[in-house]
Amino acid sequence: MPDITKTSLWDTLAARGVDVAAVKAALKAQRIETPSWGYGNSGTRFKVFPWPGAARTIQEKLQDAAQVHRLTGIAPSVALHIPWDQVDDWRALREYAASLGLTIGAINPNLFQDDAYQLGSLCHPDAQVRRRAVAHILECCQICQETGSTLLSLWLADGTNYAGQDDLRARKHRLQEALAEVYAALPTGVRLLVEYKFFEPAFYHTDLPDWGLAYATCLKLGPQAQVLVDTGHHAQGTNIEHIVAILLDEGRLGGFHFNARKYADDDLIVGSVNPFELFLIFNELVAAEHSGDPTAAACARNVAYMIDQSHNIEPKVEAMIQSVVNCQVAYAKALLVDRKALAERQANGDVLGAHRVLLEAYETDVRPLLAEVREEMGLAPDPIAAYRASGYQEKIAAERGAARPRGSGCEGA
Ligand code: RM4
Ligand code: MN
Ligand code: MN
Repeated sequence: MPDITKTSLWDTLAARGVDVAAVKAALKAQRIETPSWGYGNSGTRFKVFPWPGAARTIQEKLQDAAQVHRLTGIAPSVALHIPWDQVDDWRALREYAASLGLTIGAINPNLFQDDAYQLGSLCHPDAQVRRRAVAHILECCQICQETGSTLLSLWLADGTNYAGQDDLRARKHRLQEALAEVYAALPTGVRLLVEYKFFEPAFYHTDLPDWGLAYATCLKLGPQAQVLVDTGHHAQGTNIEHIVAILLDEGRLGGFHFNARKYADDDLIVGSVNPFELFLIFNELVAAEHSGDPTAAACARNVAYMIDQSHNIEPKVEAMIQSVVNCQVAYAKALLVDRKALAERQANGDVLGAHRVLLEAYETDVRPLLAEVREEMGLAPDPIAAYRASGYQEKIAAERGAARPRGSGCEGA
C-alpha cells in the first residue's frame, strides 16, 4: 500500500487502481433530498429560539432549499410535511418549485398533531379515528399525484405509555388493515416508505419500533412498500449499517432520513456525531450496488436519500449545506474502498487486514477530489465558504426578520 503521508491524493488513488473518472461520475450523480421543515424555526419542548431569516412559508422554504441546491448541485428535491406545508394549489407549488430548479420529493402525512390522535392514529382503538387517519393519508396520495412526487413517507407516533393501556396484538391488526387500504390506493409509480422509531412520543411501547416489524409489515403489503431508515431512530449502539445491508439484500430498503444523534432522536447535522458510522452506511450501499446480486444492486440504485433534520440553535441553510457536504464526503470515501482487496482479505480470514481496507478509504482526505468534482459541475469548490460569502443569510434576515415562534416544538405544528 502506498504511504499516504508522502503522496498526493491523485498518486494514492492511481496507485490503488481507483477509476477516478468513475468515482467522479458517481459523485456528480449523487442526490440528497432536503426537508421543508429543516428551514423553519424549530426547537425542543423547552424553547424555540427565533432564527433571523428563518423561512416562514413553504415558498420561503423552497427558496432556501434552492440556495442549498445552487451551492451543492446535488440537492434538487424537497420533502413536504402535510399539513405544515399545506397550500390551496399544489400544481402551482410544483411550478414554483420548478421555477427555482427544484422538484417536490417525499410527501409526509402528519398523524400526530390532531387532538383525535391522543391514543394513536392507524392503531387507535376507535375505528372513526383510524378512518380519519387513513383519509389524511389518501389525501397525501392525491398530493403526490399533483406535485409529481413518487414517495409517500409514513411515520407513526402510535404507541402506548402504560402496560395494559391497549391490546398490543389488536393494535398490530388495526395497523395492518389500515395500511392495506392505503397500499391499495397508492398511485402508480408511488412507493410507500414505512419509517420506524423505537420510542417517542410513546414511552411504554411503539407500534412500529424497529426495522424488523417495519419489514414484516412491508412484506405483507407488497413490493411497493419499503422500509425507511432514520439514522436517529435506534437504541444506543445499534449497528445501523448491518440493518442497511440486510434490507438491501432483501430488496426492501426504500430510503433514509439522515441526521445525527447522541442520545435520542436529536435530528442534528448529518455525520456530526459519528462520521465513521455514516461512512459505513454508504459503504454498504456502494457494496450492494457493485455486487453481482441483482436484488441488492437494484434496491441500492432506487434508494431515496433524504435528510430529516431540525435546527434548534444553528443557522438553518448553512446547517443543511453542511449535512449535504457530509453525505458527499461519506459517499466519496465509500467509493474509494478497494473491494477486491477487501474480498480477498475476508476470504483469507485476515481480520485486521480487511478492517484496514475500510480504514484506508475512511482516512483518505477527499476534499481535493470533491473540490475538483464541484468545479467540473460549475460550482464553487467549497459550498460552505461560498454560502458565507454569498450574503444570502444577511439578505433573508433583512427581508424576513425574525418571526416570533411558538413556545416549543416544531413551527409547523
Ligand atoms: C419523527 C420522524 C419523522 C418526522 C417527524 C417530524 O421523529 O423522524 O420522519 O417527519 O419526526
Ligand atoms: Mn424521520
Ligand atoms: Mn425522528
